[in-house]
Amino acid sequence: MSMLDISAAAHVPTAPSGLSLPAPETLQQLGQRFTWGVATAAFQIEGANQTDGRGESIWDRFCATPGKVRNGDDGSQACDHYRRWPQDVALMRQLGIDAYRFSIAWPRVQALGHGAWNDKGIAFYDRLIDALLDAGIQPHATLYHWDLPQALQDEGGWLSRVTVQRFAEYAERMGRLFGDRMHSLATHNEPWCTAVLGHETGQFAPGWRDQVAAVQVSHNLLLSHGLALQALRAAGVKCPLGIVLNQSSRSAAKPKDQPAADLAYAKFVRRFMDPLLLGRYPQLDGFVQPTALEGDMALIRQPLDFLGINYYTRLWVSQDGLPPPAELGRTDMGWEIYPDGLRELLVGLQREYPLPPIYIMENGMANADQVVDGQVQDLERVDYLRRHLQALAEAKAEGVDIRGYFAWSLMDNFEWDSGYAKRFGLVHVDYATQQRTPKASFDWYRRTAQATRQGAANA
Ligand code: IFM
Repeated sequence: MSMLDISAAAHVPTAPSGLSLPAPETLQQLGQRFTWGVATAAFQIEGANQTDGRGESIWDRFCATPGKVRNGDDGSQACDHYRRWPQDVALMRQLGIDAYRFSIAWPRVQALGHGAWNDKGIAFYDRLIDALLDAGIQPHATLYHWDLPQALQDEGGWLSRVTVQRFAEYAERMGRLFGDRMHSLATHNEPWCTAVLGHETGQFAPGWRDQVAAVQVSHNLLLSHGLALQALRAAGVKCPLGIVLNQSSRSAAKPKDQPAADLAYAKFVRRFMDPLLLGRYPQLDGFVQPTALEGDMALIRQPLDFLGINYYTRLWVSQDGLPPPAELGRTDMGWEIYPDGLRELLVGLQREYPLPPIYIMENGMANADQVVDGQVQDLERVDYLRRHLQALAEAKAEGVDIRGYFAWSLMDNFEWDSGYAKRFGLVHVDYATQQRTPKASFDWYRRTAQATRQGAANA
């Protein structure tokens, strides 16, 4: 691992509240043009799930199914962002970020996933994008962050090639409407979650438990990505186009665990990377091949203008059931904190693939945050972000073309099957009152981005 010149800023910043924070670090290797952002997703923040003609999504249906989501929580109100978005854009401006990554809710802009477009839903994103641009914040949108129109699920969902076709039509329409104002458009967020958690383990919507279906869904998601990119380019959309994958480095507890670790990595990372960048699926024992029709692999392997990577923890494999050392502890999700995995992952990918520019589109931690005297001292999150940014700077110093980093998340939100029990935000949300309280990490992130820009400019 390379040693980096990460110099601490001259002073220890103090949050407006008087709370002492670790000094922001000037991660100068990230450079002056590095994009600092935050991310969210539609279903997790918008609420208003029956407002202005929005159609039902598979997550509405899943939440309404007893026993699927902790405490029976749902997305009907969430952070009420559909109504409070001006306040949230103001918060982002206060945070001083360059960019905001959000997702478009397909059932909000096209209730049934085919047929009529919903002008009111489209107007919502239209206003949001314009307000971001007015605030000097680059909009980056994801077209699919898990909220499939239920009507398409009723016709087979992602197991059906009809959905693949519908997705490309939806993507093209969004590209024509918003593409000239976007700084990037991603087709999917974390297709592994849709395929495996949605169709193999049943933990996520639509809640299937069918391993064979999950393999095919995974393939269809990739197909829909390829078809969408073709359609967007044919429509003349010029903003950078890509996809966002959740990825991890792999660690074998003992040498004998290495083959199992390699298989786990193939199922998690190579499952998407190989088709997208090499035009084939991994060939190794235990890796189940989907049914691919003639032309599928070429369709999937469209040129990528960027690759989004979401990193939270590493894959740890022990056939003896040994737990990872977790020397830096675990997050409130129970995920091991392992920042060096980010560097290791990126440097490994650089070796294995012809990579396009990389954006870290999500990274962050769930923490059991409390508001005490109007403040949230989430110093654990500050430490998590600091260590991961440092790992990112190291990867960049080792030659990986990393263009930006988006903290997950702007604010606490609906954490899928965990409901509102897990808090990932830089801003605390009191769901009863919808009060937003910037946490200590908010202040630290703002100062770190600022110090880095200045440090790089002076270097
Ligand atoms: O909240 C999710 C997000 O929707 C996708 N990536 C992981 C986050 C934390 O679990």
